[in-house]
Amino acid sequence: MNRVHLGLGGNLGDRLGALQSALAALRARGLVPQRVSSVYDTEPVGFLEQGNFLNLALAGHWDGTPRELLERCLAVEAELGRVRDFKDGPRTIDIDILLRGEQIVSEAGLEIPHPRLHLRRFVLVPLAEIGPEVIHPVLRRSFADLLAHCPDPSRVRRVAAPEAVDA
Ligand code: PH2
Ligand code: MG
Ligand code: MG
Repeated sequence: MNRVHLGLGGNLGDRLGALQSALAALRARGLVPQRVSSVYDTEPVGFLEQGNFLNLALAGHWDGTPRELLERCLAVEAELGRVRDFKDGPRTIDIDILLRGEQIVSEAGLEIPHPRLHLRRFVLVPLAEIGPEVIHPVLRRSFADLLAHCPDPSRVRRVAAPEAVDA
């Protein structure tokens, strides 16, 4: 069984609608979500002169390779109208592969675990909600522990239950 963790987020247009559409589009491409986190309103990290994001994390099954999953994620981003402007800039939807079990991948355009996962509260808060005991395969620490020691001071506020995006 190939368990993956994904992080979704966006801060342009209908933010909740984009998360709903992204989940449906990922399901349509074969991803089977098992746990979806609450929805969080989060302060921007990196580039600060932009509106707050909505973020969530999910754990699910993916039968294909990580590269195939990346292709599907990028296809869904494009389908939902994402335009890549500049790094960390505003976007309708971003879908990141955070983890694939114990697997470590380091290829052009594809790094798993996500290299900044442990530095971002907007990722760790939803991850710790759905799997506090899950161990980061490189850092060998649980999501709960990584969150407790995360240096990111940005605000992350729960605004909706998982059902709001995954009915
Ligand atoms: N994504 C980024 C950069 N900064 N900040 C928040 N709050 N949420 C994000 O999803 C996010 C970000 C790059 O992918
Ligand atoms: Mg991202
Ligand atoms: Mg991305």
